[in-house]
Amino acid sequence: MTLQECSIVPEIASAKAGKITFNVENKGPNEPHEFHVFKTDTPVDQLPTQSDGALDEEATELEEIDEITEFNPGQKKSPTVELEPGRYILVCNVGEETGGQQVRHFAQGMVTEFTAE
Ligand SMILES: [Cu+2]
Repeated sequence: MTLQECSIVPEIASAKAGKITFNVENKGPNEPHEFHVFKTDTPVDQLPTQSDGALDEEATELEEIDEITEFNPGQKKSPTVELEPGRYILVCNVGEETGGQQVRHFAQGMVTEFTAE
């Protein structure tokens, strides 16, 4: 997985259910990013959001599986999670102040789908 401004680029979009290790690299270039794994059946364009454009992580249709909090460009993380068969989303929900405006990486496209088969 590659995190960058502003996308999450998976090398593969699915894997066998069970223990899965995500090798996640923040390629920046400038921003810290985070990495959430949620189980959900909701399509990406219908995901629940808050007024500032952030993904509503508390929404009932999302089940949080794991989270790596913000880490800096150049760093790599390798969380191992146990995924049952189903559909997941991988999200960076970091907020950033740009020109006096609060911008959420989720709203800028830092979300991708992942399937455990
Ligand atoms: Cu981000």
